[in-house]
Amino acid sequence: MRIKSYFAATVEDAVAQARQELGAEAMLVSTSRAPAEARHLGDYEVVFASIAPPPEEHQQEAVQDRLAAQVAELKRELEGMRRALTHSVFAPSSWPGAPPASADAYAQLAAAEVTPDLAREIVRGAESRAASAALEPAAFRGALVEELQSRIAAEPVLGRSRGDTRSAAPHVTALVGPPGAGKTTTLVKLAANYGIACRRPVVLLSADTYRVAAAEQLRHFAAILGVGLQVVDTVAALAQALEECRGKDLVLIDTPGFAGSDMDHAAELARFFSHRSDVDTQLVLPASMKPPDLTRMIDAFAIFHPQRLLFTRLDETCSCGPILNESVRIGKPLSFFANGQRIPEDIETASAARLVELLLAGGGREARSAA
Ligand SMILES: Nc1nc2c(ncn2[C@@H]2O[C@H](COP(=O)(O)OP(=O)(O)OP(=O)(O)O)[C@@H](O)[C@H]2O)c(=O)[nH]1
Ligand SMILES: [Mg+2]
Repeated sequence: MRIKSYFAATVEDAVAQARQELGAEAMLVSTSRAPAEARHLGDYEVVFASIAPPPEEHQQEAVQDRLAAQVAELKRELEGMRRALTHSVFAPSSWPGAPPASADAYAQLAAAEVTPDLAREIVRGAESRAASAALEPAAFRGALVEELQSRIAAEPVLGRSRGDTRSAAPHVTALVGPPGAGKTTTLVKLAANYGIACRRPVVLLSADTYRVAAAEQLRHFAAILGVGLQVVDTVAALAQALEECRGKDLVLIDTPGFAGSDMDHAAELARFFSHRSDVDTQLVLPASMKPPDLTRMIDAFAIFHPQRLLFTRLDETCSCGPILNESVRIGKPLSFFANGQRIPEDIETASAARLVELLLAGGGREARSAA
């Protein structure tokens, strides 16, 4: 089902627009005065639901999907070539003198961009586990998987853990991260999969008033999902909005993207989240980011004291090692993996087993097909 809002000076005009685009079969869901921030689009908002997209649009969408898939595939291939070249020229992808099973495991982890030190530690750990099996390949593989899993912490949850399970306070999660990391898209995926699909009352808060289009983007999704959205432009307003969400079960907060080099603008929001023991702050990061940039970005966002790391764009990378490197380095668990642009499908819960699978299978290229 497809749900879409139309804005016009009169309800009749908005309905006419909707009928023209969606056809006579579309159902009118609601009619209201347009909210203040969307008033420039028209005084009235009508929301329509349609079962099938109109044929022309359907074809256009199919062409766009195909093009997007081809571009994504090209990107992955280029990325794979870049990494292969880098490794062959610079990285010690072998471990001279090591038993063949260890050397293979090391090469595999190095190809996934696990840092050399961590890769060595992991292989040594696997060797100790497999000692009794005399490094027989199948046993060694099992030991490697166990060793990797023991180093990965996953907490695929929303909200802070609460001692008192009878507490009526909502689970509150804020997504923070660099511009374009996928915060808003992921927030909508989470609202759909872990809110609406579980029949939990959800509300979205947007603290992103930096970009004019930001609230508009989220309003559009909120209309589609049929959930409430409140846009706040100060931390005081955010605190007040949280106070008003007491009756909800899940509150998801979208924030503006802050560039790692300019965190001054983030300071006030970071202070606010750091002092709220009821807010679970998750740092959203593209898995496809270059490892040194990823490290710098995570360090810049330390001012938010995030509880968990949420990686996006697993579909765009061949090497998931940096996910492991960073989670181990800062000692924070992984929450969710986003692996594409489709809403709400392209998200999965993070788990040690899944990350190991990605690391040993050669990266996130399989992320979507396995999701
Ligand atoms: N390939 C891919 N694209 C994604 C993924 N997640 C989000 N995107 C795309 O990345 C772009 C930016 O996503 P947004 O959700 O707007 O990112 P944001 O972090 O909210 O961006 P700002 O609000 O500008 O900071 C959109 O085109 C998304 O469709 C993902 O997992 N894989
Ligand atoms: Mg956004």
